[in-house]
Amino acid sequence: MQARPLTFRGITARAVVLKLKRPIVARIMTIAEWPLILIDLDTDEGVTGRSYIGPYNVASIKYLLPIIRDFGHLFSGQPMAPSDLYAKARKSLHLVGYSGMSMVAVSALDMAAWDAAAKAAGMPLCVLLGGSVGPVRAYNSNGLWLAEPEKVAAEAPELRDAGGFRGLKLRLGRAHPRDDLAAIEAIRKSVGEDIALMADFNQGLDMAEALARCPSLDDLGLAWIEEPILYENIAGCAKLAGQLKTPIQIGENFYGPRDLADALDAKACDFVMPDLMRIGGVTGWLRAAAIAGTAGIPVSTHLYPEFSAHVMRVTETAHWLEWQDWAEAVLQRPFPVKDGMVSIPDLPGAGIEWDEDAVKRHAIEM
Ligand code: SMN
Ligand code: MG
Repeated sequence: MQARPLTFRGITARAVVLKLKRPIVARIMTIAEWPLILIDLDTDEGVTGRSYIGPYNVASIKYLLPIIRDFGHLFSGQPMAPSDLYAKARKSLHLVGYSGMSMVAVSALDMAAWDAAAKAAGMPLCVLLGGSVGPVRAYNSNGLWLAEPEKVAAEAPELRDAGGFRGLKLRLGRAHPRDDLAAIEAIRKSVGEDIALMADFNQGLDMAEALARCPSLDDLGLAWIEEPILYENIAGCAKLAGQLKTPIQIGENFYGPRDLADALDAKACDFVMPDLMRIGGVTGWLRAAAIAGTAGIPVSTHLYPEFSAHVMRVTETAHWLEWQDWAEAVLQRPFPVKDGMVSIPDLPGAGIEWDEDAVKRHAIEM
């Protein structure tokens, strides 16, 4: 198949705010409304690349939209080559700084560029990347937020049965450690021993609390303990990883592949789970996954299950895909999940198209 070279024309970036079926209740934040920025990257050849990002709070849309729209003007008329655009977009913000909002905007651009490239090649993204269309093992991360044991125990089988999942993520960091233990015990009882349980503190503990609380979780057979402390405290993560038998999982706050490399150098974790919106989109993911693969570190995903499924098909040490249905309200074709496996549609690109009526209903002007 002959890939058509594309010329970048411009970007349409729109914002929607979606109601979460199960609001996020974590130690460090509560979120009931989930903001998304939808990106359409147009080319002179008529191919449109699409991506979306979820920048956590509605206010952040105001800061991100102008950067993404500026990329649309900056690269108009240039070749639409994802790796080149990634480099140019980063360079355009070099003195502003590579991390934070800069990297989020670059990632959004990069994902849309890869979608366009795969559409132009007439291939699913995972095939363009050298892989094949196939199932990706996922855990359900849609719920099990901080709530009483009875509530999470009732929710866990629902989440398991929503796609035959073999893994579920629960959140920790209740005011008293014994309440976390009671929640884990109640979930275990309700779903049995064969379901992998991932536990996420959402950076909610300080170092002293983490040193006191994590050892009491160490014999519970958890699949991992995620972000027990602030994401940037790499030395603290290394101390915990050295003391605990349960694998320490971090990575949703890595800004670019170098953050992953630095964390592995510091032995800050046993597992990594980069987020496409922060790691640098598909380009950043491929570089980060190569580093983790070389080190033999299992790689899971964070958010963006549709794009993430594609990159997992070419990730050497692919571990678990994090499944959330949080964007489904604006997607034409949600990805199916069966027996705990996400299916990638056998269509050109990433398989993301907007349900325009739904986009109109949920749109906010910024
Ligand atoms: C998370 C994701 C999205 C919003 C809040 C918290 C969480 C996860 O850290 O890993 O799913
Ligand atoms: Mg997390």
